[in-house]
Amino acid sequence: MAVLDILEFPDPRLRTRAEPVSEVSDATRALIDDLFETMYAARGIGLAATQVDVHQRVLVIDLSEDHSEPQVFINPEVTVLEPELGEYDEGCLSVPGFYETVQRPRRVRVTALDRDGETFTRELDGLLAICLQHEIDHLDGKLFVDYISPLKRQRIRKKLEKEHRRRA
Ligand code: QAP
Ligand code: CO
Repeated sequence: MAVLDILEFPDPRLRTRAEPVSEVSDATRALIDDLFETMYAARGIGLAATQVDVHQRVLVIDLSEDHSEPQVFINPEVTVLEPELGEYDEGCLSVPGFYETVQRPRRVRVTALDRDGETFTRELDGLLAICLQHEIDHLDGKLFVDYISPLKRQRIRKKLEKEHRRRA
């Protein structure tokens, strides 16, 4: 198991569209373990493989305080159950230190593979529905800052670029 480096906005690799997993293998399960270890180390609630520069359709979520509810979604497909939008102040481990309000459908159905390669379907609402949609966006090369005003996005980009120069 390993804590991996998390790519940060505006890294162009975050714009990569991830490929479906053709077979859930031991290598896939090793990636999942690394995603959880990386997410927990960074104190996140969700992490997509894209964020660690692995372009496969795998994401992990744990909304619990004590790391007791790990959830894995491989090749997730979402359908909106109710078009009604909800607002949430979203953050992202790839956009550290910034939070902005984003609107997304409140209720979705997801079909995905679990870590044994078994298909499951669940209906989700609340923070889990929001977080899942945020993470699937990563697999499609999208970030929550794409939903905010260009001016705000530019400000965040400038501040993070400055921070990255400082670190280098
Ligand atoms: C995505 O985000 C999410 O800026 C997961 O300094 C977040 O885990 C979906 C984090 C909110 C829906 C609502 C962000 C940690 C964690 C930061 C995260 C930071 C430290 C973000
Ligand atoms: Co994110």
